[in-house]
Amino acid sequence: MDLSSEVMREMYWMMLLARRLDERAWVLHRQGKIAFHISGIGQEAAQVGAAFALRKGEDWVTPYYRDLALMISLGLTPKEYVLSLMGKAGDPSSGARQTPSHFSLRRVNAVSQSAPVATQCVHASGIGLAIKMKKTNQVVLTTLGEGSTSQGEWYEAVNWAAIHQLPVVFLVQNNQYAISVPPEMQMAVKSVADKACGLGLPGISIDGTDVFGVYKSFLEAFETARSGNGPTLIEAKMYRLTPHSSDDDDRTYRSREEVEEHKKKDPLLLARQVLLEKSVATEAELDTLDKKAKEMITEAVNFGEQAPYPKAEEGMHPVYFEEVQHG
Ligand SMILES: Cc1ncc(C[n+]2csc(CCOP(=O)(O)OP(=O)(O)O)c2C)c(N)n1
Ligand SMILES: [Mg+2]
Repeated sequence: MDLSSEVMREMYWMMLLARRLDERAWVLHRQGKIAFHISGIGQEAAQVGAAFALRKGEDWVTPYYRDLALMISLGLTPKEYVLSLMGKAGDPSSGARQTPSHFSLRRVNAVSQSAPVATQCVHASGIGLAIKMKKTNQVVLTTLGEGSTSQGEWYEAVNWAAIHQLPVVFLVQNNQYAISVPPEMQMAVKSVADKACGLGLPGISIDGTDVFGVYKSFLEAFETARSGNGPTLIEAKMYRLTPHSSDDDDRTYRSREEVEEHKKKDPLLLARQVLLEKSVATEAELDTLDKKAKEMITEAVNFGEQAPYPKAEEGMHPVYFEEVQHG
């Protein structure tokens, strides 16, 4: 595909920054500095590929809790993410009132989700309908896990988008588990994409570990949506490399060998290989980027530790009604 070296490096940088930030969140949790972490490690390629195909700040996004790399690509800063992890004032997602990683960011039209999975898809179809009625030429990206496609809200949202040919793209990040439940116990079809034919929209299944391939698929799906030709369901296949959350012991339901095997298809390593093979970057340049990411994150953690907590009475304020002050 015709991608400039600059864009390829930028995509890699977003994946790398999100990965190092995510890893640091695990450390902060184990140090007792944050109460909870839910990780996107292993899912960065699908998220970054999709984000780069969007018109940032113009289109709409209703993300889910693993979308750190998506949000970083849209412009969430490590400092802002650390504020949310630590429940500090200035957290842009909710002013520290929502569980961390329930992302939202007003300046890029990213709308927060509720805790019940798949409810963000209904919001996406609603926004899609508004776009169609207002003729604003935007699209909506909504994301969820494969387990969440068992939810009624998901069917309702997709059905509605298909009936009204709404400009919505449904990204299902099939990471092979819904907490401890594998896909074969979640659905009787072979893949999530198969569900599309019963709902009347195109459904494709793609390799969610190849950031550049994902980008291409999303360019096409967004173009279809923007030109009035309706929604697409994209299932991106990948593997959840971490436990479900900081509070889950995945040794109770999957073997270490299985996890190790999937680390060979770590999307960050695959992107790194492509950059090296195509001489888009040298080993030394990529190592420098890694150092830069770690420095930025250390600075963000220091910033978060110094930041004040919100005032107690702010806990009673509505989450969306007022403009959140950025830290
Ligand atoms: C309606 C509802 N049921 C159960 C839960 C608890 N829960 C949170 S995440 C999760 C797993 C979802 O799995 P999947 O959709 O595959 O996403 P993943 O976490 O694997 O990315 C569950 C069951 C919830 N948040 N909402
Ligand atoms: Mg899953």
